[in-house]
Amino acid sequence: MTKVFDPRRRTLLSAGGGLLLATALWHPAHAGDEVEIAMAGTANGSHVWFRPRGLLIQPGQTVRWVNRDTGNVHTTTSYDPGNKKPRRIPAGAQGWHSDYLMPGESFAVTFTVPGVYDYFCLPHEHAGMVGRIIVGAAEATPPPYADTDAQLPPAALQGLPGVADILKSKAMD
Ligand SMILES: [Cu+2]
Repeated sequence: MTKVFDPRRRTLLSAGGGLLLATALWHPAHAGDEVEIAMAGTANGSHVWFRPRGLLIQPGQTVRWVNRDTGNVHTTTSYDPGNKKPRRIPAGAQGWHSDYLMPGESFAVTFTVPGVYDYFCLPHEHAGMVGRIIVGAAEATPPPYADTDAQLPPAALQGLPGVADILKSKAMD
């Protein structure tokens, strides 16, 4: 797994140009196999989420998290010991932590190891801002992680979509 922090986005952002920039970001000109997960929330920050919350991709595909929120900072952070959390990513897979993403900023991870990946937003884990990515076909998917993990906030556990639901719908909010 490789971590890609696209420097072009930062350059574009520092160059400014709100509306034009927004258009450029929304247009998937160089997207290829890249799939976007938006980080978003209500204006007052009372409700925050990843969208889609559950996602099915194939090995080799890249997921890009984009902070589409106007007033909130978010992270995408894998559940694994490297982030001081119980491991909820496949054996042999590398975890990730985006650090804080300002509105408009993004972070991308290319997934190569099949399996189930659970992740959260560092400042909003307790608000249930979590997501689950399944890489590869159903037969390559190990059993889901314990849904009674005492080390995870209840809202986080409740926010993780079921594996079967993701496999059925490919992307779910
Ligand atoms: Cu967040």
